[in-house]
Amino acid sequence: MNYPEPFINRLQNADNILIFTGAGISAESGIDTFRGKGGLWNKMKPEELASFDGFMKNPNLVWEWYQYRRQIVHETSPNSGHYAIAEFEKYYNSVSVVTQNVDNLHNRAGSTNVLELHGNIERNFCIDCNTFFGVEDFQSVSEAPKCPKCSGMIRPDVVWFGESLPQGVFEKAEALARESDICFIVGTSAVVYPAAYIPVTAKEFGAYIVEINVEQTEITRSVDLSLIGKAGELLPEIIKKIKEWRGS
Ligand code: BV8
Ligand code: ZN
Repeated sequence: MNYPEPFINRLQNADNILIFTGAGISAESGIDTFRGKGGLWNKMKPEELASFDGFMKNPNLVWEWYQYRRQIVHETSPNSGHYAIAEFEKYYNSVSVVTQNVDNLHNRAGSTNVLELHGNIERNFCIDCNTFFGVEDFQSVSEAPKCPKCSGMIRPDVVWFGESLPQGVFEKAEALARESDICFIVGTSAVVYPAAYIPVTAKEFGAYIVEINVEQTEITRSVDLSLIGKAGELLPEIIKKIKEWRGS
């Protein structure tokens, strides 16, 4: 793949890399995206399942949906795109992954600086006493469980629509975006806010913006470079180039 000169210059001289990811980075691991073809939201309304009201109206349905998604996450593994992102850390001083995903695959692929804007499906907490639990605590529980400590309701530790992002995580991601020399936007339709502001901030502060997606999106017209293709194929190719220039 022949990259444009400005991208090559940035790759060769950058210090701070920010990689902003969405469901598309996990598609090649077999995890459905939300809005793409066959996406999760096509079959049901996000408000019904990924909202506090939806959970309070039908806790068992929402709990079951998350158990189903946890099962898929449990049975899958990171793909070459996740591993390529983890490999960036070998060649740059500071690499930050800011993800909208809740599937924990960046951590499992070895990335060491992952900001989870929308939480993590492998954690639960009690809405009454705020005690946290892992997935192993409720492995085969099909109905929304009650807290063993206070009998309160237990929910997945993910950010639902209408809920604010985890305290401080968004602010930290914004600060990293301001410092970034290159901001990769990988596998996201960039329609969910405030997460989608992160690449906007990176651009405002002078980062070179590279979008990796199988199709054009709402933000394609505002990026510096749009690479159309699968993240699991394009990212390893970029790493191969970086290795040539910056490998030890
Ligand atoms: C909040 C977690 C207020 C749970 C999710 C402006 C400012 C602030 C808020 C808003 C605003 N405008 C609207 C809002 C409200 C709302 C919002 O953004 N709505 C949108 C839909 C219009 N935002 C909120 O409610 C947020 N909260 O603002 O609260 C507040 C403030 C203070 C105090 C109190 C309250 C919370 C939003 C978080 C919602 N949670 N999920 C769960 O996962 O179950 S959203 C969900 O969408 C996922 O997290 C997902 O990550 C996220 C974004 O989707 P994508 O990752 O982009 O996935 P998608 O399927 O859309 O796209 C996949 C892409 O990959 C496609 O482009 C496809 O082409 C591409 N692709 C596919 N295969 C590949 C590929 N690319 C590369 N390679 C491949 N192989
Ligand atoms: Zn409790």
